[in-house]
Amino acid sequence: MQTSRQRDGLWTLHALQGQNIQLHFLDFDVEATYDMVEVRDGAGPNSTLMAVLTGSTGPAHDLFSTSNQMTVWFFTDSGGYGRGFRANFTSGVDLGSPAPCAAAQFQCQMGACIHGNGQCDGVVNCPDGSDEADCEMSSGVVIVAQSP
Ligand SMILES: [Ca+2]
Repeated sequence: MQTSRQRDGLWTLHALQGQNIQLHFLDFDVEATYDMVEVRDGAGPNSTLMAVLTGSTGPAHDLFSTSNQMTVWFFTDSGGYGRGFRANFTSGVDLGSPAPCAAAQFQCQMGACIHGNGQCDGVVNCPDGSDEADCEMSSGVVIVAQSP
């Protein structure tokens, strides 16, 4: 994928049914703020926005669609230029999805596996802290009052 200067572009990427898409930026340099690239999960302007990119830093990670379509939309004004951007995409099955954990394990949001007992035990075990993220508060202050 390559953009020519001062040219907006809309690319809709399609993979086979049942596959998803991995988008990888090789080079990214557009005029900060004025030019931007939107990456959406799915096809069309109402699909979920995954990233808005501008300036000279592309996304920190590759982007993965959840379905078999992804949209890349490049907006530019008429002044100021960057090099543009180059990206490639790969389609496959469950790209970017972490391997599932064993039955007795808890899967952290970022994919790591910890022992199932580690979930909501008050100690952070996942590198991302997700094992303690959605826990009911089980501790609290107990006030005991005694009448004389
Ligand atoms: Ca824990």
